[in-house]
This record gives sequence, structure tokens and C-alpha cells, in this order.
Amino acid sequence: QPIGVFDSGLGGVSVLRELVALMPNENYIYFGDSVNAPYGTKSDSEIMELSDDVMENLVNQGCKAIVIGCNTITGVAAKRLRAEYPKLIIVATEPAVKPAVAAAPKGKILVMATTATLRSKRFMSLVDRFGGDAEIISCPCPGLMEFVERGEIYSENLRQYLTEKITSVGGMDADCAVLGCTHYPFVKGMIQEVLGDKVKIFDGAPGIARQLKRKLKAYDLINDSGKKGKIHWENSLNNPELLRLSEKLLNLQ
Ligand code: DGN
Repeated sequence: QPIGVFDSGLGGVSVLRELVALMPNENYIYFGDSVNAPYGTKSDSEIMELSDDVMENLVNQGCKAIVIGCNTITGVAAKRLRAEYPKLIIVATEPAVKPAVAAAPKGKILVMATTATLRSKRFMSLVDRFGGDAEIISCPCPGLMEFVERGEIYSENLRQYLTEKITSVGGMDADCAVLGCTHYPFVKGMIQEVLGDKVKIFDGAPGIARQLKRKLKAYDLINDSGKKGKIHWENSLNNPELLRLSEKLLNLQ
């Protein structure tokens, strides 16, 4: 039985690559809803409706577990999806605020994410629970996922975009940055250049992979055949270019 991973586009591939690294024997179905991307600027009800459809598709293909490879969908719809599939293992994605605060308890923490994630109740409660004495600066980045979707992960345009966005929220002197959208790890190199070497950047994906492994183990669902698993790619936009880009991103170090 495969593991289903989905996102409103290719961002969830940053989660998939951690899953594959930790659990190489598993088979995966990756569904990217590029037709409806970005979700980050849509209303909550639209996001819920779209994620219901994707979830149904993956469940119908017999997935033993689902990874919501998207902070936006998690923030808006994870609770509802869990209620709809109470018996299914569902692992969600959340901005890595907790480890960032642990690294800089009184520091300035820049959280880069979509507008929908940053306005979600789930994010606010995350900051309430784990923000402590740190200064959390929300940095909505509408348009950043589009850079990744067109494969533009290192360019002067991107540098300018990031500098403007981070400057506009007063985040250039942050101590840590949290990549609160699964598309952003692919532009981590440029974010690091813009913020400088000393800034520690946090990505939640490795933690998600560990969490899924724990859950699969608990239910005795780990595939330990010793045989390398396969990835089946699906995208609502039937474009071979996207498939090539997905594979390229998967193998990006
Ligand atoms: N990758 C999605 C996330 O983690 O929030 C965002 C993509 C989008 O719809 N903007």
C-alpha cells in the first residue's frame, strides 16, 4: 500500500524527499494540484473543498497513510480531513516555530508562509503555545511559490523579491527564519544569501518524516521489504514539464 502526499502544486516534494530519505522502501503517490495553485490566496471554504477532492482521490487509491505536504491546507483543513477519515493515518505540516524558538528564545523569528497560513487559527495557536518570549514576525510571501513552480530557484529577480518582502516586515535582522510553506525549502539557498550566513533556517519536513515513521511503526505498517520503493506522480495539470520539474526538485540537495 502506498503513502499519499499532496500539495497545491510542487511544494510538497520538499516533504516527499525527506520521506524517501527516511523510508526508501515505501511506495509513494504524489499529487500536486497545480491547476488550482496557489491555494495560499484562496478562501477557507475553497481550500477545504479542493483538499476534500484530492484526499478522496488518494484514499480511493488505497493509501495506508496521507501526508498533507502543505502548510496552507493544514492550517485551514487538517482538522476537518481528520474528522472525515478518523481511522486513517494523516500527518500534517506545520511551520517549525517550536524548534526556532528553542534556538533563539528571546530572538527575532521570521516566519515566511502564505497569507492563508499566517491568518489561520492554527498558526495563531502555534505562536501562542510555542512563541514564548521570542518576537515572531509574520512574512506573507504571495508570489514566492510561483517562482518554484516555474523552476526559478536562483535568480536576481528572486533575490530582489525576497529582499523586498523581508524588508517590508522589518525582518532583515532576524535571528532565525522558519520556512512555513513547503515550496520555500527549494529557495532556501537564496533566502540564506539574503538574510546572511548567521541566520538559522528551519524547515519542518524532516520532522514530518520522523513523525510518519513513528506512526507507521506503531500500526505495524512499515514496509521493510529491502526493495527500493517507487514514486507515482500525479498532477491535476497534465504537463510533462511539471513532472520533469518534480523529479528535479526531488533530487535537489
Ligand atoms: N506549499 C503550500 C504551503 O505549504 O503552504 C503553499 C502553496 C500555495 O498554495 N501557495
